[in-house]
Amino acid sequence: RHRRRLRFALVALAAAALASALALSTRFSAEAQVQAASEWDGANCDVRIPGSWASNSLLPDPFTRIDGTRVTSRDQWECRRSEIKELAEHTVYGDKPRPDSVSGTVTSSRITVNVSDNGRSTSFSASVRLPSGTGPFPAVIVYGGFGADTSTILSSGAAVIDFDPGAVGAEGTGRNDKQGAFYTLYGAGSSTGVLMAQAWGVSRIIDVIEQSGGSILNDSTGVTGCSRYGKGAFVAGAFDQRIELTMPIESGSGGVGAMRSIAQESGAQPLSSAYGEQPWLGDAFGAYTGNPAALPVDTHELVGMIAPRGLFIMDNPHVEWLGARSGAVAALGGAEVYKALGAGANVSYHSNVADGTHCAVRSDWRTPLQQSINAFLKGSGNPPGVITMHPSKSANLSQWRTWTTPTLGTGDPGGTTPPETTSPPTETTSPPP
Ligand code: MCU
Repeated sequence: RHRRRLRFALVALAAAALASALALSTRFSAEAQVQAASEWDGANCDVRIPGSWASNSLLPDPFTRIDGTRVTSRDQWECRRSEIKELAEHTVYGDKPRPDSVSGTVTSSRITVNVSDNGRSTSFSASVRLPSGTGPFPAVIVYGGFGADTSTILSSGAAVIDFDPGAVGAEGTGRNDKQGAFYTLYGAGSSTGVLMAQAWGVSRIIDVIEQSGGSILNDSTGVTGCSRYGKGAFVAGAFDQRIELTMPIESGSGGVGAMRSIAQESGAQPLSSAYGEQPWLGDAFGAYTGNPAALPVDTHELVGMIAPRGLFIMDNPHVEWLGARSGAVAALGGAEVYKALGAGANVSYHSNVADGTHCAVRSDWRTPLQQSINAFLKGSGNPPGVITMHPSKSANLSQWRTWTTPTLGTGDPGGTTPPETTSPPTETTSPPP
């Protein structure tokens, strides 16, 4: 990562010199890459989860700490973000442990991962597809085999890492018989849900890429997936700050959709169903499926955990089960954290698509996908910076909050490189194409 920082500093210096020479300062300010130094920078924050908290039928204030005081600076946000992380693990997803050791290899066709913790070990692997041209390349970890536009990812110059999430956190099991590499280490009765287990697998792949010396893949990494794999990609991006670009597609209930909103959105997959269909969410979430107002967090705060890193949320408004309005609620609520950090353009939301086919590869998303890869994984050009809701599934944040948005100052809390995009996302509800 030092290498990476050095490279960034040199590139930034050269670009700054060029910019002032040619008076191109606005174009230089398009640099949007943001990357933290470690999986979780706020690990030293002293977070104490209280025994109880107030119920709230609206989205909880991301900026009010557990002790009731409000965050007023960028530095304070780092530990507030850790509070959100701990509360979300505790009530929604289950814990994400840090293993004792990780090793593995990266070749041009495969990544192998070996992990040991608590005296147990396990391994899994993922396949790699490289784009044309000369590496090292950034990479997008693609969950599952459908929905993500892998040909656009490759043609944008990023490698595709085809990740079988079931190898790390399997579907189709009971809660007391969870299977996959994660549960080999932490036990079939672990209370951590499958989405977090899979996210842990993504973090271990990134550990191996970091250790690999960067001759094939560099350490710019994104993650994406559709539907159940969109749920997974969202959780992976929220709980690993090394992921520079998170792109959940049609993730629905248990994914991006704000839980309080899902409970009220007609036709959306009920929380009890998202909890019961697969052990996606942690066992603790069982206490909240009928009463999301009792949750101390909601998914807009997971969006906020990703800030100011790149985030492009894609939703399908034509299938009610997918709860696109609740996705928009979470995006709008979480975008307030991006704005507070002066990185409003680093989050995009798009549901204004014509084709209702679930997990279709859509031309509507090709350009913003390319822009996101360029801006966040390759450090060039502007991210899309748009919030475009389908008129049939638009959301209004003022119905969901009473809190206001502070100005916390720019920069990656606990990270190394400041975001330099300052414009807020353009919010539009345009007619269907
Ligand atoms: C949106 O993701 C899920 C949904 O939560 C499930 O209820 C349904 O069975 O499958 C969707 C999916 O993953 O489709 C590919």
